[in-house]
Amino acid sequence: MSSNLSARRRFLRDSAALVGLSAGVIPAAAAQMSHSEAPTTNATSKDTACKDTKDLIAYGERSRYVKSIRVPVSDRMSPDMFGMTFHIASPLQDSSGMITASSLHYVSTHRGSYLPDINPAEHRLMIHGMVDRPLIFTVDEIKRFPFVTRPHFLECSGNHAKATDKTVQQSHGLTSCSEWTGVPLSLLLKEAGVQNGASFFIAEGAETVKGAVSLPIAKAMDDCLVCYAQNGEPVRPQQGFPLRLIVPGFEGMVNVKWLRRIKLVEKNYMTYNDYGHLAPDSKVAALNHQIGPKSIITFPSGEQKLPGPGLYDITGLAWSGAGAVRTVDVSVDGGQSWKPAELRTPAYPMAHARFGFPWKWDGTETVIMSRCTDELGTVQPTRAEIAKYWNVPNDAQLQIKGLDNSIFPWRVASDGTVHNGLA
Ligand SMILES: Nc1nc2c(c(=O)[nH]1)N[C@H]1C(S)=C(S)[C@@H](COP(=O)(O)O)O[C@H]1N2
Ligand SMILES: [Mo]
Repeated sequence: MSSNLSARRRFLRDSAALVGLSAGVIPAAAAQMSHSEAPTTNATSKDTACKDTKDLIAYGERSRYVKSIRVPVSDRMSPDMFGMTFHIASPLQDSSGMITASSLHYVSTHRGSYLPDINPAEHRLMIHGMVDRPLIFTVDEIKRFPFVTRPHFLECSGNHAKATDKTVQQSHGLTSCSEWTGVPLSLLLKEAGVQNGASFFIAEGAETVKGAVSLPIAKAMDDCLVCYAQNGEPVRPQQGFPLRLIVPGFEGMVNVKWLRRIKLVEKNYMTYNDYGHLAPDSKVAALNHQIGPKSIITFPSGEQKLPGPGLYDITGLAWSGAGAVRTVDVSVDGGQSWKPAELRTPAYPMAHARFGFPWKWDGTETVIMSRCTDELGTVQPTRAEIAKYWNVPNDAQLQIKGLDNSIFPWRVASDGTVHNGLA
């Protein structure tokens, strides 16, 4: 027996002991694998399947064996009824850690067929309205201000789970988390000099429909960022190259891409992107944007299959617009009992955190779900509580209303297949 194999056995035995299980739960195939069956790779310098090395020297790419892709979500109308909102969902079922690869970040763009092709040398950001000194910045001038780098999630307010969703990509794929780098908007506003009486700002994008929103200046002063980098490179075109506004913890819609204008105003204005928030009181409208604590199990999830009874590591993502994730609980008995999961990443404010939960599946049908509590102590609500909040009579109507941060169930059938627990 190779020493690697005995190490592997030791790990499985020890980790089983760690969670109070006997070694008998180790999947038979792994425990009985002989040296000759051990997985090997035989890469040689003759391998020519990869791209020409010159291309790979210039810019890397993933293995051709990795097939994980984004998919368009075509059945969701824009809340503003001006036309379709084009949504592209991230493959959460394949995700690991807390950062989404930029190339797999979800996309939500009104009139999605149109992607602005902006030359950063020509791009400008104007700050005007109720300021002492209206200013126009080039991208390079923005980069001369002291930057900050922070992980933040984005989530589209259309990220509703439906009973007909088959995969976690369909039910929850309109959220992602990137490491964003940019300049605090408060610095730029101080440079311009905020006048008395200014209480909101309107942020506008450079594309045809502008993607404008209005937000309270207090939020700008608190933590908004004007970002030029995402995951260590310039913001991707679909995410708003060359400049995008990040409004930590607020729904995706207000994170204006291709940012070109910020106007300080005396009150909340109804803009294209604000249309979904027909709250007559501007204070209510402004506060409606914050995302509540939410979590989702990404493994095992819809259309995945457990090979048989045994030890599994349930994992998923948790986040909150109000701050950092404090705890995640997991239920493996349909919500009758809950146990704390482990946070496997740091829990940063307004960022995805990854949780893990070692689980011995005995092979009987069951329902698994996760529940997030954020640093304010707010607990992720049940589906019934959310329906009551939005005042909708039944589950079917939930999808047409506002944010849905409800607890989501996966049903694990006795053959190991995993299904939407709402169905
Ligand atoms: N200029 C502009 N900004 C925009 C949008 C848009 O259509 N135009 N879409 C918004 C919506 S609805 C969402 S959910 C987020 C999505 O950001 P992402 O595509 O980078 O994931 O961007 C927001 N910012
Ligand atoms: Mo969105």
